[in-house]
Amino acid sequence: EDGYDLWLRYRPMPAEARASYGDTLRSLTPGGDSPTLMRVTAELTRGLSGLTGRNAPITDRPGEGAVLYGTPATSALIAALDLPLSDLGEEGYLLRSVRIDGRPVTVIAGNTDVGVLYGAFELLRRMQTRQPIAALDVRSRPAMRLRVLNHWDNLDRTVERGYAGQSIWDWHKLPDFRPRLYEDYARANASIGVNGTVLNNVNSNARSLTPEYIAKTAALAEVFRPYGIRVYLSARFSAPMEIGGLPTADPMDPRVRAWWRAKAEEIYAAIPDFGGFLVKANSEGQPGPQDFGRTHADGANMLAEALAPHGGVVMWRAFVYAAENPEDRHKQANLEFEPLDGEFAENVLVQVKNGAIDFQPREPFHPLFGAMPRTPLMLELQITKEYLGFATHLAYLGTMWEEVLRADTWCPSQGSTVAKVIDGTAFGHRLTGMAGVANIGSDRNWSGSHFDQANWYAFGRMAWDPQAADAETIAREWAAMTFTPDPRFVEPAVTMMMGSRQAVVDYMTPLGLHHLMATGHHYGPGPWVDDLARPEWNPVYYHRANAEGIGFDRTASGSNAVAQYAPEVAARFGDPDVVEEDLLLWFHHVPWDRRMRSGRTLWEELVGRYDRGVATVGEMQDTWARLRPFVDDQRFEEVAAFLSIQKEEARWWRDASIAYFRVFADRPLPEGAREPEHGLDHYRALSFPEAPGHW
Ligand code: BDP
Repeated sequence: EDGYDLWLRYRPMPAEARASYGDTLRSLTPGGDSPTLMRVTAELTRGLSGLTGRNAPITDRPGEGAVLYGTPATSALIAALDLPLSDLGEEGYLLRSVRIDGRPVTVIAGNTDVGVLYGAFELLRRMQTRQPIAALDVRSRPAMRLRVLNHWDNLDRTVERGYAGQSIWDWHKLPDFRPRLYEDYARANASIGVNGTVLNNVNSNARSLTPEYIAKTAALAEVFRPYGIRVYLSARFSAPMEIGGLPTADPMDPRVRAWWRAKAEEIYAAIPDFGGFLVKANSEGQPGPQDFGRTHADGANMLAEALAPHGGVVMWRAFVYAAENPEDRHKQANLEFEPLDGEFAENVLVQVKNGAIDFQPREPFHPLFGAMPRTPLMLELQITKEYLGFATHLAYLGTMWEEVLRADTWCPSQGSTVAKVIDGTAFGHRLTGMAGVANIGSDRNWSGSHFDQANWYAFGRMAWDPQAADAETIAREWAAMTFTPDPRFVEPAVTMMMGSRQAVVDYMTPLGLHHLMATGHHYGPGPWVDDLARPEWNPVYYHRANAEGIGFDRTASGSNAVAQYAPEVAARFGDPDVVEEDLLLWFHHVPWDRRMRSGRTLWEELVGRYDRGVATVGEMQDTWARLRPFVDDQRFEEVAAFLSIQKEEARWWRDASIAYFRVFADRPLPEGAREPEHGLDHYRALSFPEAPGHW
């Protein structure tokens, strides 16, 4: 196996299971023939024949063991069952075991065909994970409206921060050539509830908005539509100048507003269900409203006005930082966006990364969550592992996302977790969403590594219902479906996954350190880097190591970024005796000899964490070696090879970091700790011209 089938492998079950599942689900009765229901039929046919080895014939009347699926609107049989569908919304589903004319039948129903599709995938998931299906009574609806992948794909098929080959969008051959891959992409996303995709990089190219490219995007939209997936585009703010021939892109200029309105009309004429625009403005050199003396709200509202008549939304990113803000980059998004709360149009969401800096292995939650009660905030996660070892390091991100979703913002009161802020329950918003920067590319296994598929999977599952997000359950499901449900495989594999992200934190940026990656590509250690043009590009800006200690003082005696959180949170983060040690150096500059909870000094603890990270990777290797009997050869070997790269690089991170920080700590290594393999100069001299990076 090469990983192409993802978690939708449908390999034969053991004989006993085959018989019992096969008896429960013997035939298929579709309640309609829409393009979506035809996909449901195809999926159930494929799943049942793969898993049970039996073909499930299609019948008009549901006989014993039939699966009846559809909506009350198109199926009289389903309407007659009078099922409780009213509160399932447009995308929810119901799975129920019923009797029709005395015969046992399994029903998959929803208010829309897409709901039915989600239900079909849920039924197959239950089979793949060997759960009972004979007495089903399941109802589920997504807690979030927008569950969207963000592709950072360029039109030349390079992928910014992509580690899985080239972009899967072959713009050159679109719109005429639509490889099967596109449909498989949509199917995989639908199986985890993803309902939107932004096709192009946030560092965008105005060409995406030209008629030629709109036709290409329309072709993709057509392929995705039966799977309930809408397309969105990253819009370049200066497009009216670049492709519209206007002298300005000022959002207050009537010509500019008219241009965007006409552009929206043109797009919707080709793509009636177009989702809307994602915008990165006035950040890292991207154009934006501030170039014309306007605010983010002015810019977002102009686009919102153009999209509103068609039902489109604007996802306006809060990832901004400017060179003029050398005091603390942590604070900039709140400084710029909090004052705009309440000024955004109704169809605008502000899209906020999970933390205030930038997708680090561990960050405290972003202080914007809770700080803009009148604005729908969309959570942006990075599925691609820019700062966690690219595709070669095994890091299951479910635990990281669970951590941020469960973080308590205390806004407006205790228990207002980030999950409740984004799913609308904290402040009563109906427009809600979660975005994940995709890790998908042209590699045969989609994500560059087999285990990175789990992060794609977890993103979808968590976006469906962030309050319920449970990293371990999701890991268990994924491992069972992607490899085998045999508990002798699943339990050790899940243990390995659950500890994997902490291992990366430990060997890269322990105890709240952050942004110590080498320049540009962000691959490998560069804590010594201090010569980049902007202060906040330099790792030394973040760790601030000196003879006294290490860490960034973000309390009142320092940048006071803690004050951007609710008082209760600020009190916790601001007190070095109370803050979790995993975030200690994020908020505090701490003396090298400070006693840690383990009884060790900070310096000893730091070295201990690096060692723990390396040791965990060793344990992961051992675990994987023991799992050989349960895994096909190709995937086994590929994972094993990556783990050995990871082991070597974990040691590199540890050794280079210790070699550097010991210069400041000026203390001996703790007893028993291994000397770094090389001197500091060796690590400083390494360069990685081939590392995939900033294109
Ligand atoms: C940073 C990436 C950069 C992205 C930027 C963003 O290094 O490539 O363009 O985020 O999110 O982490 O816009």
